[in-house]
Amino acid sequence: MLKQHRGDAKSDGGYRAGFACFVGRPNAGKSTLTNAIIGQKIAITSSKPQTTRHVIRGVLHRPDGQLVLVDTPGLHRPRTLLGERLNDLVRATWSEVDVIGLCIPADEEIGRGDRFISGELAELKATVLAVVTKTDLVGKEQLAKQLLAVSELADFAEIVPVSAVSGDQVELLVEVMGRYLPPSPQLYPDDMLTDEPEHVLIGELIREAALEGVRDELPHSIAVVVEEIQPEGRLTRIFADLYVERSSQKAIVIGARGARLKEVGTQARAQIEELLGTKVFLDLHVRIAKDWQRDPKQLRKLGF
Ligand SMILES: Nc1nc2c(ncn2[C@@H]2O[C@H](COP(=O)(O)OP(=O)(O)OP(=O)(O)O)[C@@H](O)[C@H]2O)c(=O)[nH]1
Ligand SMILES: [Mg+2]
Repeated sequence: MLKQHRGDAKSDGGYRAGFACFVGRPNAGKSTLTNAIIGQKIAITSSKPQTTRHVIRGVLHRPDGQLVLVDTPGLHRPRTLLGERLNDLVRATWSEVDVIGLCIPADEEIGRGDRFISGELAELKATVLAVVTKTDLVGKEQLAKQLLAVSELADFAEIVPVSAVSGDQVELLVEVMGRYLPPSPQLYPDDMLTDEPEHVLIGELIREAALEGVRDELPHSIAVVVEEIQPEGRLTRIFADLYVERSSQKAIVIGARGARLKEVGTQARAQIEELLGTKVFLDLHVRIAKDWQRDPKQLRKLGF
């Protein structure tokens, strides 16, 4: 699936191109790093674990190569059918990439989750790097300790500390990943930053806005489906449904007299306007899809 886009341009003179993916437990900073490398927001991020729910490809264009970066959901112990599907997606991606960057936050101790993931990665043919993320959150000493701990975790081809927020070492990470890509013709057209369909990007921006300010299990229960996009000159009308699992959640998302939903709409609209470069009219409805995370039929309807 991943490799069906291989084109046939630029096969001469040292050109390298290939696929790399970031993996790691939820909240490790994979999507933030993906956006920092691509230079545009193609993946939504949040402080809630399990934000990313599908595989997102971003393309970085360089004169001497092309790095296709695949952001994946955080690997975790699944508690729902959705969780199982997400983990399957992650593992399917592993077998199709040239380079894997295992992301481990600098400010958190290495845990069972990291050990489990790095054990699985050892079985693959891809080059595995360790990426120590969020270095802006720790001092030099703590970073040195973490780098040592990571080096003892597995036999990584390289260990690169980065901060996606400050931008520190991001350029170096790109260069290091590039070294492990195979000689190859260009894979994607020059101006393509992502192959995400527009309606998916828009739905994700709405979900990102909805995640802000909600707690506990609610973030996991939110899904967004964009039903219609109508471009009308310099205005785009967008009709979208925000799904939750229970009526109590619906009340929270809507808020007192609709205040929260209005806020979500305002925030999402600003982001979508930036994406599309037009004014946006956003029509947002909250609906209930009972226990959708565990229901195969509902999952299919919501695109999983
Ligand atoms: N200070 C700091 N925070 C970061 C950095 N990178 C990510 N974060 C924060 O960490 C949180 C999680 O970031 P994400 O990029 O959504 O993490 P993820 O690994 O994609 O998470 P899932 O999609 O849930 O697996 C967010 O609140 C980010 O703002 C960084 O370099 N420095
Ligand atoms: Mg993510």
